[in-house]
Amino acid sequence: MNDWVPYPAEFARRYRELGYWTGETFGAFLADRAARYADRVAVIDDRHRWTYRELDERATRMAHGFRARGIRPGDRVVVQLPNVAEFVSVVFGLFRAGALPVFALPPHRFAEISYFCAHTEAVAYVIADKVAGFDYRTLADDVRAAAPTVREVFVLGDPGTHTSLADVPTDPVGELPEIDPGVVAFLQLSGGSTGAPKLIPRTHDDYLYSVRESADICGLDTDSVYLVALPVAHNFPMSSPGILGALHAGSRIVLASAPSPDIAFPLIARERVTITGVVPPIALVWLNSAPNRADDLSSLRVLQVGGAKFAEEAARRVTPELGCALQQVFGMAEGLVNYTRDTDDEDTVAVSQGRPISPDDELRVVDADDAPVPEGGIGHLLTRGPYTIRGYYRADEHNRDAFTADGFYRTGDLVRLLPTGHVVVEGRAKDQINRGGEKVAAEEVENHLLAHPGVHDAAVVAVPDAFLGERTCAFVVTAGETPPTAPQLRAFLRGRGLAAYKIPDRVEFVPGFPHTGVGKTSRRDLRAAFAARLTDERKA
Ligand code: OOB
Repeated sequence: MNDWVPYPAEFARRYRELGYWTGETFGAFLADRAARYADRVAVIDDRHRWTYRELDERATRMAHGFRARGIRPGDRVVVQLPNVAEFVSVVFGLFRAGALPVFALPPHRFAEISYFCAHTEAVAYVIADKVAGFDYRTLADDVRAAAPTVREVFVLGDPGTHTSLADVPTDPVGELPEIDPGVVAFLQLSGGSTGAPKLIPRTHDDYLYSVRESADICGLDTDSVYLVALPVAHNFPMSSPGILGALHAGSRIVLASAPSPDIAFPLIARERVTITGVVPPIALVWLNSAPNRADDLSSLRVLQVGGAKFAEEAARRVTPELGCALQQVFGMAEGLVNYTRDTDDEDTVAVSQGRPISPDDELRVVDADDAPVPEGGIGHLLTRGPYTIRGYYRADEHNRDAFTADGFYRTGDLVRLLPTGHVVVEGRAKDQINRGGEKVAAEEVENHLLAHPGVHDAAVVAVPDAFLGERTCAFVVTAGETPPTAPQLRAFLRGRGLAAYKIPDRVEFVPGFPHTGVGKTSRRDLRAAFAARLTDERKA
């Protein structure tokens, strides 16, 4: 089993020759920006206001502390923190110690975290004590019992029986390791469409290229203030341009604990935020609440919207109603990110999801047989380029389906290209539900449902939804004398430690599954049949 699939040598050479891959590591990146922007403010949250120099010092002390605690180069460490300044110092501390952060999201629970720990053989797990009433220390106890490689749990706040994050930083103990910029720096999560979540290995070289270009495309400079409204560990607020783009450009990062107007708007006003990124449902909430609030949003220059399709009607409301420019972002943690540009005309910004970062992003739009569709036609998007992975982490078998023989990633998105090179997302061919930007893999939820003794079969599909874009619906064939009710099934899934956003919004009991064609019915056909039924029902 390979850990990861490196870029072929001739591609790596080319990306270096073209100046895309500069050989900078994350650790050196922060040191360099700290030298340049030393006394400027880098990170702000409810409790902190760190300068670049302070952030850099904290990251170094964290790195030495992690080393003193036995974390070695190449070790994986699952990080699950809310939007706090310590996220940045911990992650850069791990980078400098040569360890690979595995970026979990705050809603993940036992099912997800124990899988990440087991699959990556993580040696440590970093959490906050309690967030929004949920005690992560109890989760950590369960995770440790299930994943014995996890030797230590570091806790921000009251550690309970675990290790306090505050006790980790130390003065230098020996030299920090030399890091190869061409190797994996961290593991990001894939939205996924299969039973087990997939992990995405990103290198220093490839990721920092996308960060520098993103900061440039989004016009970040030392006067910019970037608000982290979404969970900071997600690829969008991390690098599009996100916190890393902000650090690259000497901008300020402001971390919001939630994207709701009552939290985000006063922060925008107080810190004079110039740019932020949100998912479409949040953009709608902001549009609808802005007229009813007194907060001064006049500093906001750009609202980025991405993660799911932003409806054209909503897109056209952004500038007149919020007084800032809209930037559409169509990205994926696997790599490729598209942005509308400030030079694009109004219609292009309203209808398209942008064009790629790099002149060397290769986009192919193909039919089911991988043959190119006629120009301007809708097809499956395949992509390859200087910051798109060539394979998932420890997933040899899955990689044979998820990538073409010549290394193109099968995005699972249905798109069409405009003559300008802009991409319009038209739909999806992967078995995933995009619940307002949160991705739910149908098969993962089905497998959890099938573990219930009263479930004979299950198919999970998307239901169109005016607010979230899509919600999840589980079609269930029950078994046994006393079949489970919908609330019982939901409670069962929660009990298995599945993240709340993956619990089906709706459960439909059916006597049996339809046969959609001749011979064996594939799960994909089955999901398509149910999805069609839901669409018909909505029309009626
Ligand atoms: C972002 O990343 P992921 O990895 O959570 O999800 C990627 C998938 C894409 O393949 C596509 O299906 C969907 O999310 N998506 C969009 C979209 N942006 C992402 N679908 C329609 N319109 C859009 N604008 O979601 C992500 C990563 C970096 C930047 C922005 C978003």
